[in-house]
Formats: sequence, C-alpha cells, structure tokens
Amino acid sequence: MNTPQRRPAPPPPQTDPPESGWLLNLAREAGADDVAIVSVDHPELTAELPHIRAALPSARTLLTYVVKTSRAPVRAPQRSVANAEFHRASDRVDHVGDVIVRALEARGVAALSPPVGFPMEMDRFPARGWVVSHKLVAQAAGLGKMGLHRNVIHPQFGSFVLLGTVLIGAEVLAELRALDFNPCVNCRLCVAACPVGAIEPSGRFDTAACLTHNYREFMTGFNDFVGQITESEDRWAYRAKVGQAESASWWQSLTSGPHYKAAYCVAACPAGDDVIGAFLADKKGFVGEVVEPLRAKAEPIYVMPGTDAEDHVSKRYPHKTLRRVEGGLYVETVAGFLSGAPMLFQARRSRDVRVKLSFQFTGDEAQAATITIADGRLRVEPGLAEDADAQVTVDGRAWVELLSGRRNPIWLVLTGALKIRGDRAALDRFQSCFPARA
Ligand code: B12
Ligand code: SF4
Repeated sequence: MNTPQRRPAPPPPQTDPPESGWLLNLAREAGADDVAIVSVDHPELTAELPHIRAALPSARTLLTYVVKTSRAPVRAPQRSVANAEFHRASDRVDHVGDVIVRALEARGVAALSPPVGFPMEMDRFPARGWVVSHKLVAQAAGLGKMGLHRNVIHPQFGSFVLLGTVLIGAEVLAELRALDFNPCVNCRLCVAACPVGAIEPSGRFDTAACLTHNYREFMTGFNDFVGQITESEDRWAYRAKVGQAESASWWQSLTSGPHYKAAYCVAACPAGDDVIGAFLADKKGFVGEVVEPLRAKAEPIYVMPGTDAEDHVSKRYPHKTLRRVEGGLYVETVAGFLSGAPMLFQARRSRDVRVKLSFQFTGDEAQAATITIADGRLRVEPGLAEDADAQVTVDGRAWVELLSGRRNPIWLVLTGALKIRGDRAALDRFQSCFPARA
C-alpha cells in the first residue's frame, strides 16, 4: 500500500509591509472613485476599535473608499431602476475590497473587507449587526462628512456614493487627509423628500420610521411578513392582508436582491461640487425635476400605527397608500426593551407628555431602571427614582410578552404579576409615546 507523501510545510508568509501609494493606486485601479487611509487609533474611531479588533485582532490601518452611484437612476421614481443601481454599486464596493484583500494576502498581510451593508451579523439583531461603521471610518479619514440626512457627503460626488472599508493587519504610513467643511448646504430637501418624515430639521433621525418603510423587504419587514403568513387562515385571508403586488415584490426581493422602498434623501441631495450646479442655477427647477416626482409618486408607504410617520404620511401624502404594519423590531428581553426604547420613542407625538416611570424587573433579567419622558425626549437611567410618577414591578419575561401582545395587561394586574404603585394613568401616558400594535 502506498503511503501518501507528506508535503513539506509551506514557508511562513513573507510580510511585505504595504506602502500607501501602492495601496491607494490598487484601490483606484480596482474601481474606487476616491480612497484614503486612516489609523485604527484615530480618536474618532475609539468606539469602533473593539468591533474592528473583534473582526481582525491585528488590524492597525483602515483603507476607506467610495464608489459613485449614478445620479439619474438613483433619482428615478421607478424603484426597480434605483435599486438596480444600488445593487450594482454595492457589487463594485465588494469587488474593490476583494482585490485589495487578495493583494495584501499575497504579500503576507492579513486583511478583510466587511460587507457593504448586507449580509450583516444577524445573530446580534436587533442590536448592532454591522462589523464596522463605514460612515465613521470615511469621516475620520476625511473622505466626507455626514449631512443632515446622516449619509456621508463626499465634497465632489455628494451623496451619490457607497462606502467600503478594508481592515489591514499592518501599519501603513500615510498623511491624514483633512476636510475642514461639511458639504451639506442645509437646504432641507432631504427633509422634504423623505416619505415617512424620518429626517427632522433638528438633525434627529427617526431610525424606526426609515427601517419600517425603506426596509420593508429586509430583515425587519420579513419578521412581520412571516407573521402575516402564519396568522392567515387561508390564501384569501393572506391576499386580503398582503395583496398580489406586494407578494410579487417579496418574490423579487428574495430572488434578485432586496428592494429599498426609498432612498429619496439621497436622490434629493444637491450637495457636492459635481452635483450642486443644477441646484444653484435654478432651485425651483431642481425641486420640480428631482424632488416633486418622488413626492408625487403614488405608492404604498409602510408605517407602524400610532407613530409620527403615520401622522406625516396622512398629512403630507394623502395620495400615497398608508400601509399600517408591525415594524419587525420585536422586544425579546428586558435589555432589548431598555436599549430599543429610544429608537421606538415617538418624539413629535410625545411633545406634551411628561412622565417618569420606574421599573423593577424580577426574574431572570432582574434589574431596576427609570425612564423619563419630557420635552419630546426620552432618557433611560439605571435604578429606581424616588420622584417617579409610578413604579411598575413586573416579571421581566411577562413584561416583554405584554409588549408583544402575548399577555393581557388586565390579567397580569389581576394575578398580581404586574403591580403599579403611584399614578396608574402614568402607564397609559408612557404607552402613548410608542407605536401601537398593527
Ligand atoms: C444601520 C444602517 C442603516 C440603518 C440606520 C441608518 C443610520 N443613519 O445609521 C437604516 C436601516 C435606517 C439605513 C438606511 C439607509 N442606509 Co444604511 N447603513 C447602515 C449601516 C449598516 C451602519 C450605519 C452606521 O454606521 N450607524 C452608526 C452611526 C454612525 O450612524 P448615525 O447616523 O450616527 O446614528 C444613527 C444610527 O446608528 C441609529 N441607531 C442607533 N442605534 C441603532 C441600532 C440599530 C440596530 C440600528 C439599525 C440603528 C441604530 O440611530 C442613530 C441616530 O440617527 C451602514 C453599513 C455599514 N456597515 O457601515 C449602511 C449605510 C450607512 N447605509 C447606506 C445607505 C445608502 C442607506 C440608505 C440610503 C438605503 C437605501 N439605499 O435606501 C438609507 C438612508 C437612511 C439615512 N438617511 O440614514 C450607506 C450610506 C452611504 C453614505 N454615503 O453615507 C452605508 C454606509 C452603506 C454603504 N456601505 O455605503 N441604514
Ligand atoms: S439634502 Fe440638503 S440638507 Fe439634506 S443632506 Fe443634502 S445638502 Fe444637507
């Protein structure tokens, strides 16, 4: 019998530290429209560093780059056109990352490029699922700055860019680029264009509203869609809820890449040297040509009932079809309730509400916390407050099940599983600040 020949072990990789010029050229040749280098130790990246290190413990340097999206398709009211452009650009971002990672590995340098957006770390969902925040890295490296709409605006290409990052396990010496102005011109066209009112002139961003509509056919909407299917007695009940066009749209999303329902904030943005000319030459004409077709489009808009987004669509877009749905961000733990509350809080509806509630959770997730709502803001603090309007003592699991509609509040009170000490109406005031169930 032949004994297999043992192959000699390969020699250890020769580490050949990359020079910045070589790396920047490589990224450009692979398709990046702009690129910069920043150290993982940059002070603006302190909070990102543990996430960077969790992905690549040896990471010392970050290469950050932008890939342009073409303006006309992103601005097209036809979602298929805009989405195809986003998917093509995402593929180009991934391609640049792949070329760089392979070239670095050939030089014996460990590197990886986290995905452009999706797939993400869904076992962590609904908490942070992204590996590295491309926006924060791009900003730290001077590639652009976040505008009012929270996207990074490149000084030349404006909002029409997607971002990528490569984590590199070697020191790369490069001069840090500085961008000493924000290209956002504060025109507020993003505020006017967003169908769910997610962008507020104050700079507050309503993540839950954007997720519910724009990401209807992504992870959050899918959670609710599964519920719509399983809760339908038969096909007629399903069709009454979902309808033919929506079912077909799901099929498209699942087979040819998920469909964003809007990127109107990006489409409307006139910032950036290459973009701003048309806006400066004729502001009214620009709005008529770019923003109005998006505002005028008759289309379904997905909102959670009892939200600022629902009010916004009813008031501003009576010609669009309001679709009241569950947001798909389910609270499954006490920790999830406390961290998710700021995202689900309805700031505009709650402008006049003042309430301070202390919670004593018992059971597996025993802990105390106080939530204060005043002046349209919500604050979560650990511990009980003596001056709270009421104190709720409840088993953590029962509370989470109550929020998801699985438990009846009256039953919980009658059985003593939920006790309220103080102003009982405080709980109703508190609840009015969050979405209702669909
Ligand atoms: C999470 C996420 C979202 C979330 C939250 C958006 C947000 N403002 O952060 C949602 C689903 C709403 C979203 C929507 C969109 N996104 Co997005 N998204 C991301 C992701 C994965 C991380 C963003 C991030 O760094 N957030 C953290 C900090 C830096 O953001 P922030 O604005 O300061 O903070 C807000 C959020 O963090 C949010 N928040 C707080 N806690 C939590 C917890 C969770 C679980 C979530 C979801 C959000 C959230 O509230 C904060 C206050 O506004 C990146 C990809 C990546 N890996 O980096 C793409 C990314 C930011 N998205 C992008 C795009 C293009 C979009 C859309 C236009 C999608 C589309 N095609 O229709 C919209 C635009 C919405 C908007 N105006 O911001 C691009 C932006 C490119 C650019 N020029 O900046 C990125 C960089 C993808 C890429 N590789 O290019 N996105
Ligand atoms: S649309 Fe106007 S306000 Fe909004 S981000 Fe762009 S430049 Fe800033």
